[in-house]
Formats: sequence, structure tokens, C-alpha cells
Amino acid sequence: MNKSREWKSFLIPYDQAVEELKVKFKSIRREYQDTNGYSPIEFVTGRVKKISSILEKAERRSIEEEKIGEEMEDIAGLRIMCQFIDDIYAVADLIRNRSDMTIVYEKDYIANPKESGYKSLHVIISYPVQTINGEVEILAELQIRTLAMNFWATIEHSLNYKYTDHMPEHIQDKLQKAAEAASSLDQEMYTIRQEVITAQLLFEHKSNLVADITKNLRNLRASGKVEEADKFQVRFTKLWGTTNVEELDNLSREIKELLPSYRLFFNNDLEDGD
Ligand code: 0O2
Ligand code: 0O2
Repeated sequence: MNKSREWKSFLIPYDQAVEELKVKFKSIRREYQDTNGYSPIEFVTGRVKKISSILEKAERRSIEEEKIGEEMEDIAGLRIMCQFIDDIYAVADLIRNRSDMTIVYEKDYIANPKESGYKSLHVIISYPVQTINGEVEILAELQIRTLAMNFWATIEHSLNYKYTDHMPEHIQDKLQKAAEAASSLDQEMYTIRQEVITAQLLFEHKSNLVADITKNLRNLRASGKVEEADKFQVRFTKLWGTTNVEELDNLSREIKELLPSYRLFFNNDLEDGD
């Protein structure tokens, strides 16, 4: 078998793990949004390490080629971005309680930032992947961080790539200051956490109301109550661009109150009006 095909087959479970884990963490986000309205996960990205980076790291760490799977933890990597620092630990708790992945160990670079100024919580997991040859247990690295930590790490990573091991001192200094500024930003944002969450919940509630009203106005028209629907429509047009959620709530209720009696007659033609 040629080398490139060997690498391809070695990386298959890692590729699959990244795809599966992205789906799982995105589903957690959706589930939180649909139930709580607020999710500790803001967004998720993932990647499989490039072969050149795997080889470079193996050489740097003196890892023999046959031991790469056992000893290199970040071939499969997920980044989970959070709005606030305590969301990071909420996500870590969530991972601890799952039965489909096992935590091998954690590195808390928030409590103990790296010399560079890097902050993130790294959770190394063992994750079972089903392949055509049976189950394979692989390691994956979950980097959990705030948006500010992610901003800093992304920029610093690019600069590191440019300068490799020879980052000029004045740039190192700037990065140190930027890391401190990112931490202050996280702390400042934390002090208005509740306001931010309330605003987001309100936004989510309003989006749901607008969707509901639009759907139920269609249902009302379909049931023949065109005149009533037109009147509601006028009120809705005035209201939907405003922040008057209370009035939107009232409007939504009034429309719904008209619907059930019509449902009896037009059951099959109506969309779900709940
Ligand atoms: P949605 O509905 O846009 O949230 P993918 O292939 O899309 O599963 P991949 O390749 O791992 O994901 O990473 P990619 O394409 O860099 O981004 C993954 C998701 O993160 C995408 O959303 C991006 O929109 C989202 N994303 C990236 N940067 C930011 C950011 O700064 N803020 C926010 N809020 N989201 C960001 P999805 O998964 O396509 O869905
Ligand atoms: P990628 O895919 O380019 O991100 P090491 O031997 O230091 O490479 P180790 O000890 O196995 O790695 O793990 P560590 O240092 O806990 O975490 C490695 C990953 O964390 C890195 O992956 C980065 O993604 C991130 N990271 C760690 N330190 C820093 C830092 O100072 N700045 C930035 N921007 N990111 C950091 P790689 O290897 O860079 O791969």
C-alpha cells in the first residue's frame, strides 16, 4: 500500500470523529436554544490536523510513527466558543456527564495561562468511532474558550506561523498586552452577563412570536377569516419592527383564540397553529 493511502486510511476515524462531534455540539447548542433560549455554546468549529503538522509535531515530540495515534491528542480537534467564562466550565461539566465520550484529562490554560498569554480550557477525550472494521477508540482535543480568547489565539497563531520561533520582541510585548486586554474584556462582559442573556432571550422570544403570528395569520386566512386576518395584519405591521414584545404577545394570543374553533372545520387545510 502506498504512503498516501495509508495516511488516508489512518485519518478516516479522525475525520468521522470531527464530523460527529461537530453535529453533537451543534445539537447541544440547538437544544439549549429551543428549551432555555440561552446556550453556553456560541459556535463550534472542527478540523483534522494536516499530515505535515502531524509529522512536524511527531518529530518535535520524538513520537514514533506507530505511536502517533496513542500519543498525539489533537489529530482530531474541536473548538467550542462561548460568550462568557463560566459557560466554558458549564460546557466542561456537560462533557463530564456524557456517556458517549470519556475525559482522559484536562488542561486549564485559563487558570494557568501559557507564557505566550494563551488561554483556553483543553479537554482531551477518548471517543469511539464505528468503522467498517469495527470500533476504533481515538483521542480528540476539545478547546473550549470565549470569543475574546479565540480572537487572540487566532491572531497569535497566524503571527507564530509567520515568525515560527523568532517572534520579534516588540510583537511579543504587543501580544502580551492584547492578551491582558482580552482578559479584561471577558471580565467586563461578565459583569453585564445577565443583561446580555436577557436581551438574547427577548430577541429569541420575539423571533418565535413573529414566526408564530405569520403562520397563524396564514391559517386564519385559510379558514376564511380574511377580514379578521387583515385587521390583525395591520396591527402586526405596526408592531413587528418595534421592541414592544408585550403587544406582540397580546396579538399572538388574540389570533390563536380565533383559530381553534375554525380548526374543527378546516383541520386538514390548516398548518399547525400552536
Ligand atoms: P451557522 O448556522 O452559520 O451557525 P461546518 O463545516 O460548517 O460544520 P467548520 O468547517 O468546522 O464547520 O467550521 P467553519 O466553517 O469555520 O465554521 C463553523 C461554524 O461556526 C459556521 O456555522 C460558522 O458560521 C460559525 N462561525 C465561524 N466564525 C464565527 C464567529 O465568529 N461567530 C459566530 N457566531 N459563528 C461563527 P455553521 O455550522 O455553518 O452554522
Ligand atoms: P493547530 O492545529 O495548528 O492549532 P504542543 O506540543 O505545544 O504543540 P501540546 O502540548 O500537545 O502541544 O498541547 P497544548 O500546548 O496543550 O495545545 C496544543 C494546541 O493548543 C495548539 O495546537 C494550539 O491550537 C493551541 N495552543 C497552545 N498554545 C498556544 C499558544 O500559545 N497560542 C495559540 N494561538 N494556540 C495555542 P497546534 O499544535 O498549534 O496545532
